[in-house]
Amino acid sequence: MSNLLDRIQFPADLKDLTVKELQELCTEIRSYIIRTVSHNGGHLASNLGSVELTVALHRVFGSPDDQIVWDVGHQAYTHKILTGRKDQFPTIRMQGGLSGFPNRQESKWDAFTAGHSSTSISAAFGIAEARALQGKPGHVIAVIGDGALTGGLAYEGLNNAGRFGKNFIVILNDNKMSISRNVGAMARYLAHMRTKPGYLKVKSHVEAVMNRIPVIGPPLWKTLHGLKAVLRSLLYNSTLFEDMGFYYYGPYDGHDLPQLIEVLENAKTIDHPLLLHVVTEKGKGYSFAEKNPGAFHGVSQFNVQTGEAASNAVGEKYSNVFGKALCTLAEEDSRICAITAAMKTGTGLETFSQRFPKRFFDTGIAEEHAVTFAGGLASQGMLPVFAVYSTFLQRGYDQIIHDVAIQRVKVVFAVDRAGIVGEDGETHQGIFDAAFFNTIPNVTVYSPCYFDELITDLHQALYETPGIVAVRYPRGTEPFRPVGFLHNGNGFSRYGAADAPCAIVTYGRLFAQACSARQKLQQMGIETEIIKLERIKPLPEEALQAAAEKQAVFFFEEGVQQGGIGEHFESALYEKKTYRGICRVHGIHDFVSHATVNQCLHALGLDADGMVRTIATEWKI
Ligand SMILES: Cc1ncc(C[n+]2csc(CCOP(=O)(O)OP(=O)(O)O)c2C)c(N)n1
Repeated sequence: MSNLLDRIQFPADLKDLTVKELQELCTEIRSYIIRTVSHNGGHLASNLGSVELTVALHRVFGSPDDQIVWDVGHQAYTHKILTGRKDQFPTIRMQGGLSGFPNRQESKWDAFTAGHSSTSISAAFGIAEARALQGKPGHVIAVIGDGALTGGLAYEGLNNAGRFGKNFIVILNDNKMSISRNVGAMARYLAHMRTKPGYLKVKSHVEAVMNRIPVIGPPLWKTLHGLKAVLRSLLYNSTLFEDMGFYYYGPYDGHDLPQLIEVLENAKTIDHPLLLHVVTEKGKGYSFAEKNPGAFHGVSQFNVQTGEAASNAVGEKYSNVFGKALCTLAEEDSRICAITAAMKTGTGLETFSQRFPKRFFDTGIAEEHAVTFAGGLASQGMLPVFAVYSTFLQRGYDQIIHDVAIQRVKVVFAVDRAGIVGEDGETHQGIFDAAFFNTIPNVTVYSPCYFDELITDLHQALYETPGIVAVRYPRGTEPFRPVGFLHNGNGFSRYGAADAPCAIVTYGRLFAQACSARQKLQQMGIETEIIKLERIKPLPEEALQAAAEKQAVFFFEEGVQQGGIGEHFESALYEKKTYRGICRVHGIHDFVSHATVNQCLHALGLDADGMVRTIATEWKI
């Protein structure tokens, strides 16, 4: 059997294949994706669902002159394979390898870097406007999922782009799923739309009939073609998308390659903003993913034959510990509500959603709305806990200020995936939350390192700490815990010899790195004490006092340095006029590319080796 994938390097190579060969190519691409993701981890189900759509897009359009903007970008593996990166594909998500998301730095075929949801329509519209101003021909195509369409930014884009009369196409890739079941009125609306027959077919049919009527037929069709809106409203009731200025065509079977090619060829000829509704199956072509697409949305290494996760991928996670602790508290307190923005499983809220369905709210991929919604709940005396990944909470900064802090209401933010997340790379690292919370008045931030600390901090956040409280914790499992280290609930701990002249100050899971660094430094004859912050805002006064007794203080932070906790600690320390020693802060200065968490920490100089190197070179006793 010939290997068709061997013949493809760039999209232009697709033009030489027959439709049957293209269908075979889709099968080969699927196997390649499954094999690679089983080794590297990554987004499997969404990528399997978008194979035919991507092949059809690259067959019909001429990228990179025509530009394709992928929403979230977690479905762009086929796109990468077809755009000159087939041979590098086995390096995806690995240090120095391909990014798991479209990335403008990686390829001219990646029109817009993505990772966060609902940006594609706005970005594609901006690209289209720029190209129109520059007199460049060609199409701009946004591909957005039904989940991403729950994000407000998508509507802001639609609202604006509908008035644009040029070659602008939005493809709604509707697989009836977000990461898990999609929620809200839009999901219901799309379900309703899916039951309608495809419009483009009807259009071709009407066109064929008109053209057969001699003399008046073709002119009549032309007139009708010019009056598409009228024709469409005769055939259908108008759709939401049409009301926003788009021509709506669909729904189409997103795995029927010949039809997709025909639809896209047709779409190419229509000089008006279009919305093509394509229905796909998440996980298509891999039985385990088809049966359980949510579980195969994002995966670690797995066995292709059994669909089972590799053993190193299991173990208790912070998210689950948080979810269980919240259930225990909610059992006793009927004011507690849990909120997620489409990340029920990822944030550990699955059990809460089953046990307290009335007090569980999935907002869809709508972090801004989730924060303001929490503000509303809190204004009526409820106790909302918004569980959200650090990186996605960046969206809610204004809402935290305007709709929670200024309201003087109590909302708890359970900030998951705080710090380096690893393989998802620069769009997903949780390196900004400590700094942005630090700017907001009346906010308390806890950064536990161990599970027992997380449980205590959550309790304190709800019952002992006034105002807004963020409890932030990393992705994955607990780090190594030194023998004898006990959690004291004071907001900070001291570990090591109190009379050591040098202190390592840190918070969160870097404490474990600091413990190893301390041991290594001891072997080199350098005594250090670790001051471990658990409450990073406001800074515990006693922790500052302890640091002020030292000759040298080294602050290590798994977050941005500019405006971060370290800089704040440093200035508070120097404000103590008695401090005569040095203080050096080491945080993150740039976006952090994909690699394992340990590789990232190593590259940033934030692992034990980096701490040892820094202290040994920056401080001479
Ligand atoms: C702002 C933001 N919040 C949350 C996420 C996490 N996330 C990644 S994909 C996804 C679901 C997207 O659903 P859809 O657009 O339908 O694509 P599908 O996964 O079904 O292919 C979510 C919630 C994100 N990427 N960005």
